[in-house]
Amino acid sequence: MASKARFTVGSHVWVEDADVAWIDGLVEEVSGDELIINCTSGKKISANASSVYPKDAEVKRCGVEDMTRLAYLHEPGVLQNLKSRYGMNEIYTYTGNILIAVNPFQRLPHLYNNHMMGIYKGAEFGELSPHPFAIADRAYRLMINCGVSQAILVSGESGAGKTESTKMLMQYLAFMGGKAESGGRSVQQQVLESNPVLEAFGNAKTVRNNNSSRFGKFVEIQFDQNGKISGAAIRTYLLERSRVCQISDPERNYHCFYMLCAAPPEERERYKLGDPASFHYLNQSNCIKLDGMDDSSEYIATRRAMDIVGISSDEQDAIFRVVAAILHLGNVEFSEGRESDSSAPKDDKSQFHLQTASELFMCDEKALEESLCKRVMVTRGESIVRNLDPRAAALSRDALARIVYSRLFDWLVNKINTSIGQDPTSKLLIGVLDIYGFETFKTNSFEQFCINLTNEKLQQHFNQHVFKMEQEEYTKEEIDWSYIQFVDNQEILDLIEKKPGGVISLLDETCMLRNSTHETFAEKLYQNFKSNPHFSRPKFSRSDFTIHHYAGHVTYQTDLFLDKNIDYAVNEHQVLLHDSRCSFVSSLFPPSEESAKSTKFTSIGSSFKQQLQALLETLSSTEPHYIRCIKPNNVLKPAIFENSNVLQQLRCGGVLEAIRISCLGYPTRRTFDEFVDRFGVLLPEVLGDSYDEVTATSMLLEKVNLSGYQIGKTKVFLRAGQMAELDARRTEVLSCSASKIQRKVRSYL
Ligand code: AOV
Ligand code: MG
Repeated sequence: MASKARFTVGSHVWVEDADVAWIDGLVEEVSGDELIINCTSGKKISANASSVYPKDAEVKRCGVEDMTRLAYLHEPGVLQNLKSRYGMNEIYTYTGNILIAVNPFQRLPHLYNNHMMGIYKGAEFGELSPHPFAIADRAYRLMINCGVSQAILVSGESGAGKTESTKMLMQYLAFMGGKAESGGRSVQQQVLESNPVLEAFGNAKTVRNNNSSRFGKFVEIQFDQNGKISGAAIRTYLLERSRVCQISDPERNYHCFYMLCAAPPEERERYKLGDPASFHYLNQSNCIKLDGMDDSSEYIATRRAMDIVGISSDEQDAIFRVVAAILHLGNVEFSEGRESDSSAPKDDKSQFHLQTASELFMCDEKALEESLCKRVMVTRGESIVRNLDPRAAALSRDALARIVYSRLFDWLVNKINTSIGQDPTSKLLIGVLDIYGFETFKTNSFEQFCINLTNEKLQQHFNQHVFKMEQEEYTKEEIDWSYIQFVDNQEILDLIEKKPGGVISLLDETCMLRNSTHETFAEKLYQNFKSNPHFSRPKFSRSDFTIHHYAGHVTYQTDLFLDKNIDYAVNEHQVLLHDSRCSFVSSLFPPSEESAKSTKFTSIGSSFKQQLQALLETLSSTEPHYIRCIKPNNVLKPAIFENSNVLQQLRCGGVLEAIRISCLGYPTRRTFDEFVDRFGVLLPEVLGDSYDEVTATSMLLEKVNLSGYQIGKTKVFLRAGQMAELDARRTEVLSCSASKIQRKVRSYL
């Protein structure tokens, strides 16, 4: 967005700054395109007009509730508005239909109680302060009045507040659509209580968020003809499996492990659990306790929530038995066995944990040991038993822990779904999407790749929607928009997911070939995308690749792409647990159709791609609403608003893109009233009663010699830069009359 504005001496402006992104000031001198600006920080700087933006001198200190009301819709204006509102604990702001939520990092209970829900119920959209309740209310009303399904898409980076916002939306929808049932478990209660259950098993403390969701989630709430909740379905995406066996300081494993270690004594005894710090899967990090979280009361709360969503107490026992088994499994260490290159439990302690794990899994101890220390190879119909060395046995142990945990999580999701129940007759639904935002770290692996693919896809959906909404506004005002075009991110999506030939296809091909490595995979990418403008190979790198995402360049490390893309239960593990005497454990490992066929694998990348496709199909049959969550600082503290950090997120969340799209058209809209009020000084004769407002507006615009603007039915639509031109004229007129007055005053003295 290059500035096209014209500046004069006295213009209020924003100028780029390395530290705070933008600072404001007054133009002191103009020579050609070079401006001398006196900044409010006290600095005096010179800048080229193209990097300077006009500032609205009349902006209110409290900001505006909807950014489309800003006189100047540009980066610094948007930032300033969010910042001044955040300073007053106004954490919500609209940009048209998008709700921007800036994480307050402090409880604001007055905002979310029943009383507030009552206030938002049925209020006209935009009449009350911006709020997630208002978004939920509008979605609910549109669904009821127009009979169209709705979706609310919540996005933002880790710790930005997606899950908290999602819970408020669900709370409001339950409030609106709840049936007044006496006693028992109501559907709406079950829907709400699914949150703590999924959080216990799918959330963990990370460096970015103490309660970080390690999976994506789409909750589909179904309504009957009367607008009452009649069913719900939860779909989850890509639980982070590696966390079960590997955590880095100061993060934690999934909450449920710590909760169980803090369970009442008789349960701890039953599962032979003690100090969480005695378990390898937990003590790789020094963080065991979490400030403000009491694991033992969380355990009780989780049990209660499990009761409500319909998980029987037998099932709960089995679930926690499996969780405990995983902890014990993690403590089994291996050393060299009797034969060379074989392995066996290292010592008595390891033997004890192995035995305990087998008791808890209710499987044979010897069989468990063998499944960890040996591998059966099938070649040409013959099976050969091969020993694993201690290192390979430890890897096998971790693979077992991961697959059990991920099956357990999927079981929970399924159970909640069957227990809440689907309403087959429902034609109305509101979906709420709480999914990871764009990620770019120092090292980016397969997970970031999948996450960023998600965001590319959602971004495309978002752009198309924003563009459509703009066009609808223009049509409503009966103005011409035929020449407005925008480029979307289809090319990047093709690069990633085109079949054949996209990155995922090439990855699957590599995984199926024997003897392939991440280097052969990378080489394949380099060959195929040599001339693709959205792909590059970083200098000096042998196996990294860079994708030019809409939100920025991300370099991926391919090392673990092949491993992470392959999803299968090792046959030995599959057989072992399928044979468990516990029907719950056995049910986690149903016999697979393709058993023992080692070349056949399920690609995580491809199935994730399909899941996303299905999600987008659902979304495209709904009317979308957007909430963009912003994390104002990385220290997770209230009242700190870091400009550059926020800007980066506005960019990734597509807010700046939405603004760019709207700048392609007519970014500034003013009612005729407002327009004449502000610019009447340019042609004082229009200020009287002789002209109606539309005529007055046209006369003003002609006087200033502007073209390309449009007169709508209720508003005037200005092109980018035209507001600045008008303001510049206004500044000239006002300063000219001011100096005239001064001269007059002086002549009197
Ligand atoms: P996330 O869902 O976006 O991150 P959360 O919703 O878990 O982020 O929010 C992170 C933390 O910020 C919460 O635990 C609260 O402490 C605080 N917070 C967020 N929103 C609010 C609010 N409206 N009022 C008060 N506190 C809030 V992640 O799941 O990590 O991507 O994977
Ligand atoms: Mg979350």
